[in-house]
Amino acid sequence: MKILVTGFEPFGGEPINPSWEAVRHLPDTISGAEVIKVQIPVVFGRSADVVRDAIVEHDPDVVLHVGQAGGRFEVTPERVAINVDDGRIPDNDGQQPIDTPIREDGPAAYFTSLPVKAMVTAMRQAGIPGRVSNTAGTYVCNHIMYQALYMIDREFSGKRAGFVHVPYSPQQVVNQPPQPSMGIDDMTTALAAGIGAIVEYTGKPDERTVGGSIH
Ligand code: PCA
Repeated sequence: MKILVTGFEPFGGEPINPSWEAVRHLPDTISGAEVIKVQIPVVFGRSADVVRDAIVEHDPDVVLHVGQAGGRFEVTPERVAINVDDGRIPDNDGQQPIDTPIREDGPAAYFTSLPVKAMVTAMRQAGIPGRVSNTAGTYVCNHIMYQALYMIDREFSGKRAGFVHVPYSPQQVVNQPPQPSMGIDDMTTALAAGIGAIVEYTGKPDERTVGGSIH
């Protein structure tokens, strides 16, 4: 089994992106699965071209994207990606789409095909806070999750894809008003645990645990 794991370059004036820092420290093999790591740009459209090229080159069974969600406390596997780009800030190429469909011929949303509940359980068992998220936002992270699921739907049938957001790292918040953060090593531990759950749940339905949210 082969898993393509992506992390993003920095954006929004940050010196690092903890998603790539955590991804690049992952082991090359997890639960017998080969892990391929690729950094992708924080750019609407072009990020999907890079991911498509990586899928063609590596032919992975699973595509797992990882991105920064500043302000979150936990590592959060995403349940759903929606068909809209609505940039709060310009991307790294200066594009700022507003209320624009990602794919004119695509569905309103795609659910992830990864076992998000089992991933959260595995993260918690590894000692790292995790929680299912029901929104990946409307910026490049939601965009790439939607694009990956669209590509799989239309072109690469049988593959699975999903997204995990990570908090800020401590170095990003030291000079800020109080903000949650998590060490890169803990993020890497959580991602490795989540990937272990993806391998373990191949061909099985997700775990049924309480993990919804009221708002
Ligand atoms: N986070 C942004 C895009 C890149 C990243 O790491 C997001 O949540 O959309």
